[in-house]
Amino acid sequence: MMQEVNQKPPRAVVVAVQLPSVSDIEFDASLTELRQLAKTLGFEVVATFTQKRPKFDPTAYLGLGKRQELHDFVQDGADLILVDHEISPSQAHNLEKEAGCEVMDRTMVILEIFHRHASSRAARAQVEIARLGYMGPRMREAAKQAGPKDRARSGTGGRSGGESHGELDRRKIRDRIAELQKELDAMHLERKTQRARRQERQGLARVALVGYTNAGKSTLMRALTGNEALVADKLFATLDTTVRALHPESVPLVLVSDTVGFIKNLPHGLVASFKSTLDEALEASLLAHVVDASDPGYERQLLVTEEVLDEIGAKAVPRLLVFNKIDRGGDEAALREKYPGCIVMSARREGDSAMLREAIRAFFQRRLVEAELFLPWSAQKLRGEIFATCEVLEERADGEGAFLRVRGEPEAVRRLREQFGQATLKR
Ligand SMILES: Nc1nc2c(ncn2[C@@H]2O[C@H](COP(=O)(O)OP(=O)(O)O)[C@@H](O)[C@H]2O)c(=O)[nH]1
Ligand SMILES: [Mg+2]
Repeated sequence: MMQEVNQKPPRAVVVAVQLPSVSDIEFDASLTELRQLAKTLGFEVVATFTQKRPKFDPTAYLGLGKRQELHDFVQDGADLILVDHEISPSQAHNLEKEAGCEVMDRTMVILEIFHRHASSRAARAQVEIARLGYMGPRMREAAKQAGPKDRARSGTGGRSGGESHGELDRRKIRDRIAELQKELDAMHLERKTQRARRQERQGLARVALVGYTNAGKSTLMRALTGNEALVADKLFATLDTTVRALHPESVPLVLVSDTVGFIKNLPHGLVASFKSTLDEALEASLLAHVVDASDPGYERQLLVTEEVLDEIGAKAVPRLLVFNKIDRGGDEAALREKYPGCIVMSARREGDSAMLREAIRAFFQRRLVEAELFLPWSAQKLRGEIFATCEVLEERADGEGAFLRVRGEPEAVRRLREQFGQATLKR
């Protein structure tokens, strides 16, 4: 949905009810996060409507007066409403009807983001299960709203007498979920293949930006990789949509990926999909863990991030701890003291991104190994691969081929050596 490329971004209105048990700080943090999630989906948030209520309105989430206000605003120009809670199918339906535009609740916004980030087969299956679980009741609601005409017709099709569209859909959804679950179980058995694929990709120097939504990952990604599309980006376009080469290009090429952000207010039912979507982080040789230093809750977020990374099996992947947004707050000296080796920076400060880029480059430089490869004239096609993955320090030629002394990522060098087999010379 909403894939309008080259068009104006859809205009979204954020709405939220503040319950008595929720503090102003919590409430604002959640709203900020939802706006950020909306931006991630390419929406422009044009307004926010909030309301204090003892409970959600059972019919349409907001109170009657607020709904009227919202309706008037939407008529003046908004394309969709984002609700900062998970609401029931009938609440969503009624709100949609009264306001006169599409409604997405928090869960749906998050599901849409996960859907875009799910790159592995397992992650796609996991996210689809969550989506079906979410869509099921909503489709039933839509069928119910379609009215008795629909139900009368339903007796005739291939269905057994009296079974409504809603019931049929429910059965289809249940079957599909069961099928996906079976696939997932089978994939767990295939772990070995996944690891092999991962290692193959690890031949490339990859750094993944991880951390909470709003920490500044995408901003840093842009700062690190520049705006022009590089040759390398086309080369690796098949890997991921969120992967780009570090700019200016270095040898070896360093690829930066922007992972799905952690969400403070993550609906419980989405935890499994979130973790599976994050598994792209496992393909990196370095995790740049971006933390919003100005967020009073940063310490807890840092711990949760580390815990989840451990759970998905990324414990062994080296970390670079990056405290961002220091221009907005946070104690630079205390952070340096408490987290030795960390980077404290602001994406808004001249030169800080360059410092981060250097730290990343230095990490990959330290890992490099040297080797000498022999490339027979008959295998010159492979030159491109050598030059793309390694720095060529020296080249000599004789009647049979070229000797190349190279420096590169351990995994890249190992793979090159394997490819050249016996032709590879001693170091
Ligand atoms: N003041 C300040 N704002 C920042 C900094 N880095 C990012 N931002 C802003 O914080 C918001 C979230 O950034 P974004 O990169 O989208 O975060 P992401 O969710 O981690 O990808 C955006 O409005 C950025 O402009 C920083 O160092 N200082
Ligand atoms: Mg982002």
